[in-house]
Amino acid sequence: MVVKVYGPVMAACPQRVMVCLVEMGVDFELIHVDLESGEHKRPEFLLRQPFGQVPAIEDGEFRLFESRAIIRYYAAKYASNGPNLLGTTLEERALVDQWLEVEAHNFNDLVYAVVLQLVVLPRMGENSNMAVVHNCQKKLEKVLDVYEQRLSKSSYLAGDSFTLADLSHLPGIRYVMNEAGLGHLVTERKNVNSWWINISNRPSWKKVMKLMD
Ligand SMILES: N[C@@H](CCC(=O)N[C@@H](CS)C(=O)NCC(=O)O)C(=O)O
Repeated sequence: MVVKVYGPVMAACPQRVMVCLVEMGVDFELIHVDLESGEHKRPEFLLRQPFGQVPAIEDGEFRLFESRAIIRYYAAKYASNGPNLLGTTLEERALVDQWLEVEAHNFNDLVYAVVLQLVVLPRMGENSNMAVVHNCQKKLEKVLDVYEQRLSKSSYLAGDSFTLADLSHLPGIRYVMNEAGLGHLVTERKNVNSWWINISNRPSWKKVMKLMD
């Protein structure tokens, strides 16, 4: 039975799950959830994700929500089939967790706020609050400065190999680059830019991007 991923292909959080499943060689079926009509807030969907957000997965009898919990689950479940995305030693695993936390709490919130203002609200016919954009952009620049320094010491965030810490950034950086028109935040940072080029060229990410066509 294939894994069911609930969420629109365009949304960042389901993309995080899909790219992990592709990395780990797990077949999945994407079940579209129409955010525009509020399908994710309906009682049937709240049984899958009680906070009314995407993604959620169904794997046989097992259900899970929270994209980062889902990617940790699949990286562990299929550890013997695919690449090691979790680290091996206790210290390596701790570094992966550290950068996953940074992605969730330092990086993602700012990207989410900027994308809401510059992409989502205009699509709904509402005005962007440019003061919020400016404030978040300044904070995001500082976060990316930390990344720039970190990536001057290792090719990937948690060390010398690609892990969930890098994978988890793919959807957010794509939004920054392609949807919010803030690509210069990445391209003007040499190490961040090389890292982005490297990780976004992985076949797994290209495959997820193809699903959007
Ligand atoms: N922490 C959650 C966040 C989920 C989330 O923010 N999903 C967005 C799409 S990327 C969503 O459902 N937005 C619609 C809404 O919040 O109403 C996760 O990682 O799964």
